[in-house]
Amino acid sequence: MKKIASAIILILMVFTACQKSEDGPAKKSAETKSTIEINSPWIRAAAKNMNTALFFEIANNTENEIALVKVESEISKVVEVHETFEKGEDMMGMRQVDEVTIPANGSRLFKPMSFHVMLIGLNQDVKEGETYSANLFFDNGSQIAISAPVKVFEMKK
Ligand SMILES: [Cu+2]
Repeated sequence: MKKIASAIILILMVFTACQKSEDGPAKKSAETKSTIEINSPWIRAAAKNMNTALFFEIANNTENEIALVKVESEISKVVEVHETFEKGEDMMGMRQVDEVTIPANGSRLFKPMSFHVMLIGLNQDVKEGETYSANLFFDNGSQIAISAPVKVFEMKK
């Protein structure tokens, strides 16, 4: 009988401990929110061997400016971080950049006709409904894996 009682106490103790540790991570996740978040990633649908782009919003919830320095993905032969710029005479061009900075406690939107991750030479058709992964690398050593759905992009008139 004494054994059962102590077993019950032990179970209760374990249960209480579990509840406590459940509280812990919940609080911690609120704290770790002060990091980097990648919101609404998407890839523009395109055919094999074509080029397309990956877009998202980077929210920098840290006290320091950070920079996206590299993106890796199996989706295409080459992956580059690009910016769009005015060539003059109403012409727009795009070019590779070494990094894209995101201000402390700020965000930056990667979108068509702006910053984007250029996917050059797709290894397969990239169709709506599919999802592809990529890894984002930041100058502070952070590495974030994302999963981006494919969407058909129509230029707004
Ligand atoms: Cu580009």
